[in-house]
Amino acid sequence: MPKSNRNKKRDENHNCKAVPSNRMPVNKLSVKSVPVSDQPVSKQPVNNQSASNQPVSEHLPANNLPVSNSPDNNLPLKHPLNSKWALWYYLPEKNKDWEACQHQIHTVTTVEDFWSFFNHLAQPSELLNGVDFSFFKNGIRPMWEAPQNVKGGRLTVINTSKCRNIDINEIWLDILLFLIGEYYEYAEDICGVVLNVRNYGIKLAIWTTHQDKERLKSIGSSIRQSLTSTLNQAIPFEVHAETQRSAQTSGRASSKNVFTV
Ligand code: MGP
Repeated sequence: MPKSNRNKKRDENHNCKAVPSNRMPVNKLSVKSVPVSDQPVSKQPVNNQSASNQPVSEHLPANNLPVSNSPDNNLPLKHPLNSKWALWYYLPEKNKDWEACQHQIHTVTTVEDFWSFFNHLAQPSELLNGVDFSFFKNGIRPMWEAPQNVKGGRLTVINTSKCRNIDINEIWLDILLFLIGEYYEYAEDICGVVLNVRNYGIKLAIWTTHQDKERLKSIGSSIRQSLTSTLNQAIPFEVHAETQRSAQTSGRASSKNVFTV
């Protein structure tokens, strides 16, 4: 997605539309390994209203009132997210096991931090083959073995090898906003999202903490509603334990779909 569309998206109908974006400090990411985009960061749209006059978005939880990080209140207000989120980057390296190749590279706690970070982050279509991005609630490791994932599974929203003419960059942003907004039912059931860039295509799957069919169907329909583009195909759900077993026995990290939503 072009940067101009990303800015438009940020300002439109999502939970973050009330962000006083011209006042955001655009952080330089401190971690060198972050796969940042080489595109110039788009200019933030001008917004003349003072940050303190901005209404909190109706989609933000009521307790997410803007806070100032500055003791003298001179810095702009920031809007806390309901949860703290972490981005993990997986880059396969020779002679290292899978877990050692997972790196937590950044966390975000406010709407403003999210945009500062996202504007510097490479888009899925710019990533190298073999890489994963995982965006998870802070404290949950993006792996089957994590206690929050061990009884859960994944909803594969998109697999570009099976679905052509899809803007994966747009879907990635839609899903990130969906996650940090947490304005849908059963938001507490979601651990995060994993994006796998492979030579056959890009997969994007939401990881859940359980396998409850009714709740997953509700989450599936919320995911569909959150997407800018219509998603016609079904969303398969796979149980992590089965996927893990399959990876150990056949070397393929996939399992029979339990059901679709
Ligand atoms: P993958 O990256 O999820 O699938 O798992 P990929 O690359 O799309 O491959 P395919 O088999 O689906 O075509 C690839 C491999 O990474 C697995 O076989 C495991 O060896 C390892 N791996 C992946 N995950 C998600 C985990 C995990 O959560 N824990 C551990 N220990 N290894 C994992």
